[in-house]
This record gives sequence, structure tokens and C-alpha cells, in this order.
Amino acid sequence: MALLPILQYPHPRLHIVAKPVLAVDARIQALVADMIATMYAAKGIGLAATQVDVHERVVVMDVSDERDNPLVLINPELVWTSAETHLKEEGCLSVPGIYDCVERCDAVHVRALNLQGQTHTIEADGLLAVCIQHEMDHLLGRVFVEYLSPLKRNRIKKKMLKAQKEEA
Ligand code: QAP
Ligand code: CO
Repeated sequence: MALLPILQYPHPRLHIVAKPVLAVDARIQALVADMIATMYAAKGIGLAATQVDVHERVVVMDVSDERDNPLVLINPELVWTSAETHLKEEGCLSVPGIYDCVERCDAVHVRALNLQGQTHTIEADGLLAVCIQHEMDHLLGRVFVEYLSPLKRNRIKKKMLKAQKEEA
């Protein structure tokens, strides 16, 4: 198991559209294990493969308090979304230190493959529903800050680039 480097916004590769996983094989199982370890080490509740520079449709999440209940979604597809939406504050491991409100569907049903390659459907509301929408956005190359005003997004971009320069 390995901890993977997480791409930091505004890295251009965060905007690559991920391709479907063709086979849930040992390579994907190893990727998932590394992604779960990376998410826990970074104290995140969700991580998409895009964020670790792998452009295939894989996300991992854990919204449990005990942080012992990882959820793996491979080739996730939204099969239903609620008409009702709400604004909720989000953050992102690729945009550390930045939090702002995004409008999301209250509830979603998502169909995906699990680590065994079996199809399952998850009905989610609350934090899990928000997390699924946030992570599936990453697979489409979308980062949550793109929902904010251009003014806010540009401020965030500048702040991130400055922090990255100071780190280097
Ligand atoms: C996406 O985000 C999410 O800024 C997952 O310094 C966020 O795990 C879904 C994190 C909110 C639903 C609601 C962010 C860790 C983690 C930071 C995360 C930070 C350290 C973000
Ligand atoms: Co994110």
C-alpha cells in the first residue's frame, strides 16, 4: 500500500475527464487500496482517482464518524437525483484550506461496480449524497470552486499558487 500525491488546484490535470474502468482487476484493487489509505492519511471523506492523477472512473469515500466504513464506487452513474437542492459548505483535498457553499441535490441514487466487480445501487442523502456528487464531478474534470463566482475562484487560484510557490 502506498500514499499517493494529491494534485493541487489549479493543476491542469484536475480537468481531465476520466474513462470507464474496463475490468475490476488486481491493478484497480491496488489503486483503490492506495486511494483509501491516502484519503484516511489526509483526513478526507472522499477522494476521486482524478485527484491522484489516474483518469479512470474510481472514487472512494467514508463519511462515517469511526472512519472504518470505506465505500468504493467504480464506474458510478447517477440513476436518479432529487428535484430538491440545498446549499452546503464543501472543501476538497485538492484545494486545502478553502471552504465554500455549493448547491447540490438533496438525495441521489447511484449505480456502480464494487471491488468485486458486482453492480450495486446506493440510495444516499445527507453528507453522503453531497460527497457522491462532489467526487463524481472530479471524474468529469470539475472542481467545486468552479461553481463559485469568477471573483472568488480567481482569489482562490492566486492563494493556492502562492502557497505552492512557498512550499517549493
Ligand atoms: C468532498 O472533501 C466533500 O481543506 C471531500 O485542509 C467535502 O474530504 C464532500 C480536507 C465536503 C462533502 C462535503 C479539506 C482536508 C478534506 C481541507 C474532503 C483540508 C483537509 C476534504
Ligand atoms: Co474534491
